[in-house]
Amino acid sequence: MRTDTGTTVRLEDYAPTLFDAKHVTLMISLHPKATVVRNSTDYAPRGVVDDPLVLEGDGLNLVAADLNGAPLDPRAYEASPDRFVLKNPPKKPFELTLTTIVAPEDNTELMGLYRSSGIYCTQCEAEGFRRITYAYDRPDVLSTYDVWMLADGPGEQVLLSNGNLVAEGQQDGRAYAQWHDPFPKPTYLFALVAGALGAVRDTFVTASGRRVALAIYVEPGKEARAGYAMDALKRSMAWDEERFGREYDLDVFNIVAVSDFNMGAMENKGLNVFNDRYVLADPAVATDLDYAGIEAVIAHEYFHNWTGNRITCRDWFQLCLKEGLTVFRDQEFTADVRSRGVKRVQDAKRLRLAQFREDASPLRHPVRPSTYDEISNLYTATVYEKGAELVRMIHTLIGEAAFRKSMDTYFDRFDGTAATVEDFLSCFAPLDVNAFMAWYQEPGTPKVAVEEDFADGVATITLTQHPAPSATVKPVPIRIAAFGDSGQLDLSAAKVKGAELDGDLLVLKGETASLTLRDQGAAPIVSVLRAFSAPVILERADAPARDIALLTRESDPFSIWDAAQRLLIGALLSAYAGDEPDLAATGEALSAVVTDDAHEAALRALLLEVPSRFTLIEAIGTDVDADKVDAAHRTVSTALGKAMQPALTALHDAPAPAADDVSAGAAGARALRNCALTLLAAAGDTARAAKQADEAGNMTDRLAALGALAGARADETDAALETFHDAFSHEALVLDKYFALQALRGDGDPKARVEGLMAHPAFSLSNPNRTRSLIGAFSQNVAAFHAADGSGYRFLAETAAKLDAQNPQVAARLLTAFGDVRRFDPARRSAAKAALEATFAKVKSSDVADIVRRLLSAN
Ligand code: B3K
Ligand code: ZN
Repeated sequence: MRTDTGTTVRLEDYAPTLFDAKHVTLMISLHPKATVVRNSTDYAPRGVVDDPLVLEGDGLNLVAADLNGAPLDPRAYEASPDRFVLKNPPKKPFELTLTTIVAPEDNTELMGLYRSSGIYCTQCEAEGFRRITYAYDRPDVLSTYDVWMLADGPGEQVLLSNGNLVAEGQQDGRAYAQWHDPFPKPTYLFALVAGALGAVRDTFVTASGRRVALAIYVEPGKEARAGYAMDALKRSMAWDEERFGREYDLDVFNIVAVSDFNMGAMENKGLNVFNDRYVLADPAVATDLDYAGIEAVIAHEYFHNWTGNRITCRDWFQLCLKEGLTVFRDQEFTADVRSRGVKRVQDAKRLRLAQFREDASPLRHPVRPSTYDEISNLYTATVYEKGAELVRMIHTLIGEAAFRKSMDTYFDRFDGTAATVEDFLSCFAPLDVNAFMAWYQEPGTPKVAVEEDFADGVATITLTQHPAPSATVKPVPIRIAAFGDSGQLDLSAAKVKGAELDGDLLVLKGETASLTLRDQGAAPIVSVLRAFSAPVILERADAPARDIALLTRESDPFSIWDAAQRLLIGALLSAYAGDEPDLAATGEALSAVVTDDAHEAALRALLLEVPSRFTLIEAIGTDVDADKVDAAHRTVSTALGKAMQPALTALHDAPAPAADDVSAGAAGARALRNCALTLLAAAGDTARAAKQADEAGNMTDRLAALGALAGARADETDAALETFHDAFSHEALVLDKYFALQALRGDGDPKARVEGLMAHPAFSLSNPNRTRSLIGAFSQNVAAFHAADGSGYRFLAETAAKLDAQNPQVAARLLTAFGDVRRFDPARRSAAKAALEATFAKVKSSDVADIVRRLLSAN
């Protein structure tokens, strides 16, 4: 039962704590129902303090309180489940020892100390530590830690916490361990793990010669599946030394994989805890996408050691300081170890799909907000992905050399502190910090209009920025290129007004800028926003001929992909309007590009993806009809498959890479074949997909074939899915894929199918991965979730209300799907409103209440 009341927190109210908490000693005696936590913290008043010491708790049960080793008079303090108050604290440093009892086994929220498949583990970010013991549970209070742990039985041989191992042994038949973390850290980075676990081990020698013992702990028997994660960890450690000059700082680095986890992973100092889907991999059960995800998340959490842990956040408003920056760093890692061009397309695609969508929804907020009601709901695409884009723009504006130097300054100046976005920006000397700060403070996606004029051999390109409602004009880096019949034009000869142009980079600082090119034989083909240089929406007249020309003339992967997207969005819009889409010219141009080996296979695969239903919904804008969206998507997939049949057949007939080759190159080749397969199935060749589903040598090919069958509503779908289910019913992470495939199917009655699967013996709302794979996937099934009769809305709202009692964070996350509803017709909007209001009446948590309140306030 949550005890927080959901009041609004404001950035302007920030004040440091009255006391410092220099050192924390925890003695933890583990037990499923009654774990005893003895917390001795050294507090010191910051200056002269006449006020009480007030600590946070959440559902705690105090059993003893001592001051400097002597029991406290009960009148000297007040203790409730959510607060401990020491009424007259000493005027000089003191040690306060508070003993609480918690029940990890009953902790279904998966925040604080809980059990996952018999393993004790913790999740403390953002406010989980207060569910273990009373503390200043906020990121600007940094303490060193000593942790003593005592196992609850002979099975728990692995006992882990942050920092370095000091001692371990046996006491009365129970294992114990002592850990010391010398790096001051906030409570949210505390972690503890205990249980019967298997491990893979390795060593990393840092640039300065320090030997670091690495271990990844998994369920016994699954060790072989952690090999790829270990490899990714070592590559991440080497990369951070190379690109950012950052070395690891403890003697050990441990990772633990657990199967019940609210999100992807957690960067606790020296002891990262992971959702096992981001650790365990084998080509038979994990797809290429899973491998790429593991590599990126391992890197992300590791990179937090400097951006997040060594330098942490002053308050939660500064969350992007660690998250946006660390996403930027993991994106750069993937760009360096896989493909820069492909990674840029993937990131742009993700930003548009998740963040632009959020920014256009009632859940929109600035990258650095100034208020929040529930911190758990601030872990959003805006903080993470747009936060990363802002760092990327700084990189673009000042260049790699100055960026690296500024990052060194940041690490030098703020190491060991809890910093702010302003602190960060102050290190980037050449940057106009005041102007740039608006990117952090304003919600919404700016638009940039592109106008072209050509007369008498003179071409003029005018760019005008239109800030989002109530936002201001901001610096926008726009990469630009122009092409003539004989190739790329030299823009250094262009006359530029209202901006500076450096190579292909034009920085729009005011509202508008223009570029004039003289002596042109014909209107040049202009490419704007190369490499997706800013998180903006381009407004530009449709010109299929220009986009077809860009497909062959551009060299920038993002621009090539974006041209293909525009062509296909045009086709989707005409199908949505009820016209037969004409894909002859697009099909011909795309066939040429996707069979051209000069481009990486992974990029060519992306070119073959029909823009998602959500992209079409955004393009339509308002009063969307969900059934027509679904039909348009299928019409265009079929027409494109038919128009490109020869090229697609050749691509799919090409030899497949070795089934167990998980390299980026092999993954790209497989993606290309499988995108071809998907379109061929949409065009009627479902036998090909059915055959692949039967014969596939790895999970990537198997899942792609099943997705192709389901997407094409092929007759073979049911049988193929059942075969898949039976073959992998003992593999939890594969069953998640099965549930998701079923929830995303458009044929028949998807809601009835999902309700049926909720009765499947392997379904459980208490496992977040399973919930997301069935209920979360259903919320992304456009036609089913946005069904005209409101049944999809009611189902999601009711399921979230049920889950709220168990796991409010996951429940709240499910409801964010309602953010799209404003795009739909009035009947659907009122059905959604009714469903949300009914939920609001039932929910207890501040997590769900906050999301529902925001969704309703803007409806
Ligand atoms: N910092 C964690 C996310 C914590 C979410 C808390 N609700 C993982 C990450 O971003 O690396
Ligand atoms: Zn992170």
